Amino acid sequence: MIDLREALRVYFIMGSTNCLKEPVEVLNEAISGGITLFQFREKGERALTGSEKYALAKELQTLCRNHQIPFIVNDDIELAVAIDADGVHIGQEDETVKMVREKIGANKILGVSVHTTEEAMAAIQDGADYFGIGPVFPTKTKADAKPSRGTTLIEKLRKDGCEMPIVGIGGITIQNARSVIDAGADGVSVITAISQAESPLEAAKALRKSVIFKGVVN
Ligand code: TZP
Ligand code: ICP
Ligand code: MG
Repeated sequence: MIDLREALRVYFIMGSTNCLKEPVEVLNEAISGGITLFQFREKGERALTGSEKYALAKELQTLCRNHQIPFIVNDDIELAVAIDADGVHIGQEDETVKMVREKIGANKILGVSVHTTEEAMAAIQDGADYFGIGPVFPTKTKADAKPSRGTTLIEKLRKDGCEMPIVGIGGITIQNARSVIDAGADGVSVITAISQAESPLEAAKALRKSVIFKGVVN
C-alpha cells in the first residue's frame, strides 16, 4: 500500500482541455519533474467523451503505472472501475460518498471535495480517504468554483484535531504553495501551474521543491 499522505504532496490534475501540448507529453514531463499523484479530470468545453475519453485515460494510466504514480479519476466512477484506476475524486454534487465507496471497494482511494466542517464530518463517516479543499485562491479553471476562502477551513479542521489527509486546490502556484502546507495541508493540487506552464517539467520540479524541500528543513 502507498502512503497516501506522501502521495498527496504534489498532486497534478488535468484533462485534454487544460493542456497546451499533448496530454501524454505534459504528464510525462510532470512525472519527470516529480509529481506524486495524478488525477484525470476530463471536463469542460471540448472535453473528450466515450471511447476517446477512455483511450486517453488508458494512455495516461499506463504512463502513471510505469512510474508508480497513483492514477485517480475525477467524477466518472464507471470509467474508474472499468480501467481499475487507483481511486476516484468526487464533489458534493456527485454520487454520495457511501455509494461510491460501495462501487469502488475498500482498497481504492476515495477523495472528496469539502467546503464546510459539516461536509468534512459527513465525508469521514461515509468513507473518504482524503479531502480536497478549495478554492484556496482565485481560479479560472473551474467555471462553477465557489468564492476563494484562503486556507481558513484547512486551519480550522486541523485546529479541531482532524487528521484526515488534506490537499488544497485552486489558484495554487509555485509562489503560494508553501502557505497551503503551512496552513496544515499535506499537499497541493494544481491544474494550471503545471499544465499551462511553458515547461511542465520545470514547473513540477519547482512546485515539488516549494512543498517538499522546505518541509524537511522546517
Ligand atoms: N476545484 C476547486 S478549484 C479547481 C477545482 C477542480 C480548479 C483548480 O485549478 P487551478 O488551475 O489549479 O486553479
Ligand atoms: N480537489 C481535488 C483534489 N480534486 C478535484 N477535482 C477537486 C478538489 C474539485
Ligand atoms: Mg465533481
